[in-house]
Amino acid sequence: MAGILDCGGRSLALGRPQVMGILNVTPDSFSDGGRFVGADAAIDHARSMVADGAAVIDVGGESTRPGSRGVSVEEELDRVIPVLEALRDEVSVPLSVDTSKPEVMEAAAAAGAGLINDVMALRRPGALEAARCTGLPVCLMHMQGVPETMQDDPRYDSVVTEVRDFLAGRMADAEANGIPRERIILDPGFGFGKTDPHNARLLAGLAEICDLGVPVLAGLSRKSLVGRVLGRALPDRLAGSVAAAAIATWNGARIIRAHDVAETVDAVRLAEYVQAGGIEA
Ligand code: 7PJ
Repeated sequence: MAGILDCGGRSLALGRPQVMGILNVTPDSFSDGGRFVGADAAIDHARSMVADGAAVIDVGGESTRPGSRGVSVEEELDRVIPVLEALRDEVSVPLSVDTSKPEVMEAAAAAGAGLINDVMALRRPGALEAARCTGLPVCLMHMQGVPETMQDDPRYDSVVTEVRDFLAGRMADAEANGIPRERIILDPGFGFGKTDPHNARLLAGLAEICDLGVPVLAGLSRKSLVGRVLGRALPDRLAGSVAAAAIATWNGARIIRAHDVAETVDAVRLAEYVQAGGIEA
């Protein structure tokens, strides 16, 4: 299943689990908002994440934290495009764009993005078509509801089955619209319309999502789940996030989306080593 993913000419080797470094270029992102706004700071941070072992950098210009409202196309383009254009000459790993807007997908692809990471799983009007036209791989994520209200009262009869069925449906829709399975990554969307028990069941049952047969991405870094379960404020969620990354890797995730790349790479490599029965990759 997992081989080399062609990200617009740059390779993402998914024969082993990899870490995706998060580069937020939003003034309001929940965990590092405002710290990497401006191309120079963003480039420095991206470079250090690559040096720490990130195999892909995810550039996001719209906060999707609970309660957030989203930004205009123009605002998102202004945040993301200059950073992608600068980064493509500065780092050699593939660049991902965290967006749900078709206009941003197309402009980002032209500016050097090699992967489309859509928390709406290409449900916005025109998004399937835009993603197909770029020819790039896509990450389809599950979310119940919309960011503004998704944490109000999320409900499932069986969270793992419902998330798996949703992702299978989005993958079928993508394939029917000309995006081949070889270009698809799936993500259960930890924290997106889920209570802590929902997130826990999804993490424990991640193998059922992996059974869909394409690489699975897991994003747990610094999320509220970690904070609430451990009673940790944002600056103190590193150990919990790293533990969650190890569990996700153990349960089959191929891409771990993380802020703290060096520590997360250690966790992923250790889980990989044990998974392989002590054989070095
Ligand atoms: C995720 C994401 C995630 C994917 C964000 C945060 C909130 N994309 N974008 N998966 N989370 N694919 O960074 O905590 O879990 S934004």
